[in-house]
This record gives sequence, C-alpha cells and structure tokens, in this order.
Amino acid sequence: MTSDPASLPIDALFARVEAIFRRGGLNAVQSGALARVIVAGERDACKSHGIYRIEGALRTVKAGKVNAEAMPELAPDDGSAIIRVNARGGFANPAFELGLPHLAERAQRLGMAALVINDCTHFSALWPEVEAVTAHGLAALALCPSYATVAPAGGTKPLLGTNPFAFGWPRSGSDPYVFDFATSVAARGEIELKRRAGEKLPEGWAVDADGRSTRDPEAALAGAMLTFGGHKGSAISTMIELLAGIMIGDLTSLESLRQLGSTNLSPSHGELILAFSPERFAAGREGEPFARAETLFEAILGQGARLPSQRRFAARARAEAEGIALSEAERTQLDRLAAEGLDAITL
Ligand code: NDP
Ligand code: PYC
Repeated sequence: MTSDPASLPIDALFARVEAIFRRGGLNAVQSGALARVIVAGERDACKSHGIYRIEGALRTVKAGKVNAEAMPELAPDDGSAIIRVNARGGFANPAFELGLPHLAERAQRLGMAALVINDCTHFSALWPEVEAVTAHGLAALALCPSYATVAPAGGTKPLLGTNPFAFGWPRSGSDPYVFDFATSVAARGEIELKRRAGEKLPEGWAVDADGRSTRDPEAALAGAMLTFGGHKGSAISTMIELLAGIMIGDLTSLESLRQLGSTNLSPSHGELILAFSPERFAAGREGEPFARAETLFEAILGQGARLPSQRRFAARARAEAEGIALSEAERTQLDRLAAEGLDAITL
C-alpha cells in the first residue's frame, strides 16, 4: 500500500527502470538484472547504488564500452569447485544470475565453491549477491576491483579501486547477517552525491591532485580517495586486486581505468564470489554452526550494537509497506530517461 503520492510501489519502480534500460537498447537479460539490483538499492535506502546509477550505466552503453545485448555464457562444467561465467562484455549482474544456481549446487556438494565472472562491466553493490547465496543456506564472500581512484596507504596517487567486499551468513527465520563496504573510506558514489548536493566531505576521505588533504568533492574526484583504516584497508584492497583481478585472469583497477580512459563510465573487470557450507566445514565438531552463530549475534546485539544491514532491512520493510519515496528531481529524471532513452545522456 502506497499512501504518499511521491512514493512508488517496488514493482512499479522495477517496471519503470526496466523499461528505461530497454529504451536505452539493453536486451531483456541485461535490463532485467540491472533493474533488479538498482531497485533493490533504492528499496533498501542505498542511494549510492540506486536509481542514480541508471545514467552511468546508460552513459557506458552510449560510449560503446559495454555490450548492451550480451548474453552471459557459462563455461562447460569440469566438475571442479570453480564455476566460470563470461559476461561477454555485458554487465556483471546477469552473469551472476546465470552462475548462482551452479555455484550453490557445487558448494553444497563439495563444501565450498567459487564463481568467477570475467569480462563484465560492474557498477553495483555486492550485498544483493551475497544475500542471494545465503538464501541457499551458504555463507558467501564477494569481491571485485573497480577503477583506479584510491591511493594506497602512504601514497597520494590513484592506483587501487574502491574495491568492495561483502560477506553473508544465512540465518533461519530472520534476515541474513550481511556486510558490504568499499575498501576506500567511502564509496565513490557517496562523493558524487555530496558534490551534487553541494556538501563538503568529512575530513580524511580524500586528497587533491597535489596530494593535499581536501574536503572539496570536485578536488577529491580529481585527486585520490583514501583507504578505510589506513594500511589495513590498503592491504585488503590490494588482496582484492590480487584475488578478483590477477588470480582470475582479469583486469586490475589500474588496467581497467587505462582501458576505459574515464571515471565517468562504469569500469570493466572481473568478480569473484565464494560460497561455503557451514555444516560441511563444522562436520564432526561439537556444536551446530548456525545455532552458535545466533549466540554470537545475540551477544553483539546484547551490548546495544546493531548488526550490519539492519538499517537496510528496516528500509526494505518500510518500502514494502509504503513504497519507495522519490524526490521530484528523481521522478523528472526517470520521466526524461523513459521518454528520450540514450538521447538524454551526455557523454
Ligand atoms: P557503508 O559504509 O555505508 O556500509 C558498510 C556496511 O557497514 C554496511 O553493511 C552497513 O550496513 C554496515 N554498517 C554501517 N554502519 C554500521 C554500524 N553502526 N553498525 C554496524 N554496521 C554498520 O558502505 P560503503 O559506503 O563503504 O559502500 C556502499 C556500497 O557501495 C556497498 O554496497 C558496495 O558494494 C558499493 N560499492 C561498489 C563498488 C563497485 O565497484 N561495484 C565499489 C565500491 C562500493 P547498513 O547498510 O545496514 O547501514
Ligand atoms: O561507489 O565506488 C563506487 C563505485 C565504483 C564503481 C561502482 N561503484
């Protein structure tokens, strides 16, 4: 039920976003998967990966840097723990949707498995993916490079990506335990949203092109973002370049930026998703892993702390009850994109 006239039911927003992508020349497989992840972001109040990303995706299509008609391809099954999907130059999201059931089957059978996605354009949050893996009763890790916009700790020049890292743990009868964050202090999308709102950045997010600390979003976008937790975030980000770039035979963030030539478009690289069966790992040991996990979560909550994703799940419940509230500017932009397609996009 939607009472606010500026709110749209989730299904209605999905239909609108999917139609915009179809109008922009994406095939049904690409449009559906993109609309699902973008509307999930808006539904869960993750504005940095919600409808504001539509324009970036369409800009990448208009620039000819992503294959709008790609059909992802599952590699022949070699019986191993590695499931491979080639996105064939399309977006990562339909490649993930294709690989998910195979990843889940293999992890349940072998105890653990990996989904390697190659040759994909990637702009989205990772929590929808780890959540989807937890729905199969599996724990999950997802990671990918991005493009070089982040300086390593101790440096001042863009080299690493904002490299997101997500984890999920299934819980019966309640939402899974999920975290998902950029390994930079904040996602680049947050800086772009602050630039649009005319707001200053918090101290410590970025340096300008001369390596001086800056709170100006424009200067930050032209300079370098910083890693979260200093040398610790820098090392985790480097690990992501190694595992989800070099190890899977795909691009690092620096290579991706060089190939793309611009941070105004969505980057192309690979992605790695790992799935684990807690029961298989804990087999023969004392204690049931899911029950033991609940004891841990209760102890966290018992201190007055919240679990990651709790804010998101609360936003989801609100959106399911009341619809998704959009500003007038957002509704106008959706109307424009629906009417004009790629003509509404400037490169
Ligand atoms: P945030 O810092 O907003 O949130 C990180 C995580 O911490 C979330 O799971 C969040 O849960 C949780 N959290 C926040 N505050 C607390 C708290 N007080 N107690 C417990 N948990 C908390 O994320 P980022 O800005 O770093 O990243 C945003 C998104 O950007 C991610 O979804 C990421 O995947 C995406 N991204 C994608 C990239 C790409 O290349 N595709 C690159 C970089 C980022 P909650 O949501 O409930 O607040
Ligand atoms: O928000 O940092 C980000 C980002 C980069 C690519 C996609 N999202």
